[in-house]
Amino acid sequence: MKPSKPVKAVKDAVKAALTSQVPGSPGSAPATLEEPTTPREPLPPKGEQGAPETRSPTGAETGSPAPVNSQQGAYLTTATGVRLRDTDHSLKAGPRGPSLLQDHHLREKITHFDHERIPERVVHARGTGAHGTFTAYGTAESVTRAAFLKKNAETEVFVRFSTVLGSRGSADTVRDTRGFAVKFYTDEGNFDLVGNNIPVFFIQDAIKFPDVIHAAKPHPDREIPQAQSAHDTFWDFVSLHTEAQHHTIWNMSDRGIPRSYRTMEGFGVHTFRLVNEAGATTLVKFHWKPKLGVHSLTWEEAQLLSGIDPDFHRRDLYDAIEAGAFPEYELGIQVFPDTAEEAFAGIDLLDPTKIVPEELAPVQPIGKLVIDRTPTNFFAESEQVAFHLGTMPPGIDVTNDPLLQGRLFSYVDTQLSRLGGPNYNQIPINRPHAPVNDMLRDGFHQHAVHGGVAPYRPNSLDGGNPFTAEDGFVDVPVIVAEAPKIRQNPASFDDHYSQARLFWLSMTPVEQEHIISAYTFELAKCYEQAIKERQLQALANIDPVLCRQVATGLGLPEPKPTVPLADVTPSPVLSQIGHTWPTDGRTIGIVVDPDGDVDAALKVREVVFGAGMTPLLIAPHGGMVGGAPVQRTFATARSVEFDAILLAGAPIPAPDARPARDAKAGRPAATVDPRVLLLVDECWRHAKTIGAWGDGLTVLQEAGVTGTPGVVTATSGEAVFGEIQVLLGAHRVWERFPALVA
Ligand code: HDE
Repeated sequence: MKPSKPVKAVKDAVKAALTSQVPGSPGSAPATLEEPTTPREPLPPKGEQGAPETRSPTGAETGSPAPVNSQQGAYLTTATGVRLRDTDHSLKAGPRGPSLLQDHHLREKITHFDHERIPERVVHARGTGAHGTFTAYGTAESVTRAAFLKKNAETEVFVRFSTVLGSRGSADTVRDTRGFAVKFYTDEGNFDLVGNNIPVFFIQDAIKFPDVIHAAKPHPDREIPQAQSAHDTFWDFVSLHTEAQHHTIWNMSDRGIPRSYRTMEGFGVHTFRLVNEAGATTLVKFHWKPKLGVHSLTWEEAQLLSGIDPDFHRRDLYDAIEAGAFPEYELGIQVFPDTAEEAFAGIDLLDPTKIVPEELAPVQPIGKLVIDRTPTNFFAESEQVAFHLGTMPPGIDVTNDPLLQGRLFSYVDTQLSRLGGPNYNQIPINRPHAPVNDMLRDGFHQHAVHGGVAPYRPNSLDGGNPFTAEDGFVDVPVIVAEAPKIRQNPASFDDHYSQARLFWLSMTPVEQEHIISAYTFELAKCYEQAIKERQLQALANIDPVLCRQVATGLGLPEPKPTVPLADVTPSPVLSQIGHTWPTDGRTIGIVVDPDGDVDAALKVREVVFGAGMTPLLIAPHGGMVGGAPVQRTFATARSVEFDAILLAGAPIPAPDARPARDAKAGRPAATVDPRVLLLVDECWRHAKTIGAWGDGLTVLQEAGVTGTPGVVTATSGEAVFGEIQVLLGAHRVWERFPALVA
C-alpha cells in the first residue's frame, strides 16, 4: 500500500520547510498590513497540513489533490456558487431598516451558522487528530492474514488522541485517561484500533458504562466540576464498584497527566483474536510504544497549564509535526495461545481490568506508525472522524470480553446521532481506501450515486453483483460452552485488588509519592466523609503504606484490609523512571538580555534547532532581539511551556515588572526581573534542567539554586546545552524529588 502522490508531496514540502522556523504560524503566507484587494485563488495549505485522500464515497481513488475539497475560485459566492457583491450589509428598506425577509443571502448565511455545531462525543469529546503512515514489519504474518500487517505494507492512518471526561473545549492537561484511536485505511477495508493510554478499564461489563460515565462527568445539578475526577460521584462509584480500583490507581499515577501525546503508550485493552492464512487463531493484546518513551507532567504543571495553555497537548502535537519532529510509535502484540480457558499465567484474558505483565508475555513489535501531517480543517477531520471497534479487516476478530461486546453496539449507535444519519462512513475522513459495494442505500446525506436496480442478493437483474468473497471476513466459529442464560460474571472477575497492588509495587518511590498526593488531593476535594472512608478501605486492600499516607493527608484513621494482601511480583516495565530517551521536539526557553551578550544567545538558539528541538526566545519586550524574533516576553512566558531553560543573561527588571508585588510574596527586591526568577523557581520545583553561562550565572545566584542537581553551568552556551541535552534524555532531574515514602 503506497501513500498516494499528494501525501508524498506534502511530506517533501514538510522536509523542505524544516528551517530554523519556530512552529505556530497561522497561515501558509505571512499576513500583509494592508487589506489585500487584488483577487486571487485561495492560498495553498500550510506545508505540514494533510487532508483525507480524495476518495469517492464508495472508496474509489480519484487521483485529485486534496484541495479539490477545499473552497474554490477568487470570489465570494453563495453556497450554490453565485458570486456576491456584498456580504457586510443586510438588505434593508432604506439605510435605517427594517431588514427584508427576501434577503436570501442573509438567511443562507445565518441559517448555516445556526447549524454549525454537531453534538460533541458523549465521552472523549476533547480530542486532537493527525494523519500518518503505518509500515508493517511482517512479524505478525504467522498469526494474522491481515494484508496491512504483511512485511513492508504501508497504510495511511488517521489518529485521534483525546481525554475522556471533559467537554469539547476543556483543558488538555487534566488528570484523566487518554484515548488513542487509530483508523487504518487498509486495502481490505478500514481497521479501527480504538484504545486508551491505560491498559485496563474501570468496569468489566459494558452495561455499567453509562453508570461510570454519569458518575465521572460533572454533577447533574450544578454541572461541576468540568473534566475532573476529584468529586464525590466519581469516588462514590469507584469505591462501590471496586473492580474500578485498578484503572483508578493508573489515573492517580503520572499516567493520568501525560507530558505529551508523543510520550504516551496506547493499549487495545481487550484481548483480540487473530486468524492466520491457515485459519489458526491466536489471542493478542495490542500495545503502542512511543519512540520518545513515556513521560508525564507534574501535577502542579498540569494545573498551571489548564489556565496558561489549555491547548497544551494539541499545540505540542501540531508544533512537533510542523517542526519535523514526527511522533513515532511501534505497534506490538502480546501473544497468547487460544485455549478454551482464554487465560494466560492464571490471568483471565476476558477481564478488561487485568493486564498480562510484559515480563510474562513480551510485547512483540509488528510495525511502526509515523504521524507527519496535521489536519487542514479540524472539524472536517478530527470532529467528523468516526471510530468503531467493529471495523476490522479479515485476520482480526473479537473475543467474548463483555466490555468489548457492548462496545460493538455503541460506536455505530452514537455516530447516528452525532453525525446525523447512517451514511457517516461516506464523510471524507471516514471513507475507506478499498472498494465499497455494501447494498446499504439512501438515508440522510447520501453522497454515493448508486447504480443498478437490485441492492439485494442473490439477484439476476444486476448480473448477480455483488458476490460474496471466499477470502472475505470470517467470524471465527468459536465454541460457545453450554451454560444457562444469566446476568453474572465468571468467578475470576472477583479479584479487584491484586493488580492494583502489582501496579503500586512496580512504581519507584518518586512515582509512589505522586500517587499518594493524587489520591489525597482528589479525596480531599470530596465533600462526603463516608466516601473518603470507603475509598480508604479500598486502598487498605491495595497496600497499607499507600493507605496510611493518604489517610494521614485526609486526617482520617487508617482502616485494616478486608481481604488478604495479594502476593504479587512487580512489573518494573510499568515505571517511567530509570531510562534515557530521544529528546526530539522538546521546547527550550532561552532568556536573553537585549543589553547583554545577545550573540551568544542566538548562537545557542541555532544549536537547539540543530538538535531537533524548538528554542523560544524570552525577552523583556516583544519584537526582535539581535535580528531574531522574540517568541515570549517576560509577561507571556511561563515555565510550564518549557522542558528546560537556558539563561543567556541577567536582565534587570523591565518597565512592566512589579518588583514591589514580588517582594510582598517573600522575595527581596532583585536586580533580575522577578518574572525570570519565577521561571527559574518553577523549573527548579518541577525538576527541569536549568542552564546558565556568563551573566546568566547571576540569575542562578539570585534564585538560590547554584550547584544543585540539574543546574548546569559552563563557559559557553553550547557546552551548557550539550549537557542539558543529555539530562533531558531522563525527562527530569529526579534527584530533586527526595523520595519520602516509607
Ligand atoms: Fe469508548 N466510546 N466505550 N472506550 N472510546 C466512545 O464513541 C463505549 C471504552 C474509546 O477519538 C464513543 O464515537 C462503551 C474502552 C476512545 O473518536 C461511545 C464502552 C476504551 C473513544 C463509546 C467504552 C474506549 C471512545 C463516544 C464500554 C479503550 C474516542 C463517541 C463498554 C479500549 C474515539 C464515539 C474518538 C468513544 C462507547 C469503553 C476507547 C459512546 C459503551 C474500554 C479512544 O460509542
